[in-house]
Amino acid sequence: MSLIKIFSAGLARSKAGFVDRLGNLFGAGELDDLFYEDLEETLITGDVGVNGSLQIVAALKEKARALGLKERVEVKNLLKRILIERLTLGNSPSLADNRPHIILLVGVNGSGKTTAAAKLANYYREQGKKVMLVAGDTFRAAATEQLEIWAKRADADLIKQQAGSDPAALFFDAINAARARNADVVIGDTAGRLHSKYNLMEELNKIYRVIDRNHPGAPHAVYLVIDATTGQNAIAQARHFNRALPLNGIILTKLDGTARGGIVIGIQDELEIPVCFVGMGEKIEDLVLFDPQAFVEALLIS
Ligand SMILES: Nc1nc2c(ncn2[C@@H]2O[C@H](COP(=O)(O)OP(=O)(O)OP(=O)(O)O)[C@@H](O)[C@H]2O)c(=O)[nH]1
Ligand SMILES: [Mg+2]
Repeated sequence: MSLIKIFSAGLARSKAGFVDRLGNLFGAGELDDLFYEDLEETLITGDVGVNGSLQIVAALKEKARALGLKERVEVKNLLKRILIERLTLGNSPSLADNRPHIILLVGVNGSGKTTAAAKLANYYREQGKKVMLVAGDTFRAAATEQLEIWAKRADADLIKQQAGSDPAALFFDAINAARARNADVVIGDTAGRLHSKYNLMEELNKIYRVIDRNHPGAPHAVYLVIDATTGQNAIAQARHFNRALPLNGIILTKLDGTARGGIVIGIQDELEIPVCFVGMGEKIEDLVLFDPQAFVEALLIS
């Protein structure tokens, strides 16, 4: 399946909402104020965010005027180009030279961290990498069991500890184990936490520092896992997490569960952190490396 089709399938729920409304704007008709007002409203209600929506519309207006365009159908490609440009923030993460490459997943409860860890393990296994998962959610015993099942499916090693043990110490040991076993990629799950809980955010910072001490320069990627159905509240979450430890990217999960697919644009716009992967289902293969061009084509497919 082409990437455009994959994103289009992931946007199935948005099809009846954001995607259809957007597509309908570009029928026959003049490029008048009503068009720009409708576009602005569609973007805002699609979770693109108010500031971003205003900027996108202003940019489109300016370019259309400069080119002397008069018809709605003529500006669809212009809008695509504007969106692709906004979405291109260095979204393709490459693996670090100093192996193992260490990835840490953080986020609020239920955002999809454990599933994303498994999906990422599968993603790198498919590229022939040796992958190790770290059951860093030592808070709940069930969390380790959940990851254990996924690790088997993904054919990845799993490093775990008893429930209640210190996650920072677990990560320290996991790096040693990864070196001993020659792992290429280490993917660390962590316990879900409310971004407003100071102690829990401090714990993340400690995990971060301990990893860096044992493997200077690591973690190479800290991904904030965000549920796409959270809407604008996700922005507040991200700001808090970014204060506790530097985020490199976003894994946006459950895009298949929202009718407001514009959140992909909104989140990246507001945070200036690239969306690196998108989750579009519950199966292990339902994680895709974010591709701005394919995503925008899928958004404006009709
Ligand atoms: N439809 C859909 N469901 C998803 C996706 N990603 C995760 N889920 C579901 O979301 C629920 C929570 O996922 P988990 O991976 O357990 O979330 P978590 O962040 O690890 O949760 P905690 O450890 O409790 O904080 C599960 O039922 C997953 O199947 C996705 O991309 N699409
Ligand atoms: Mg979990």
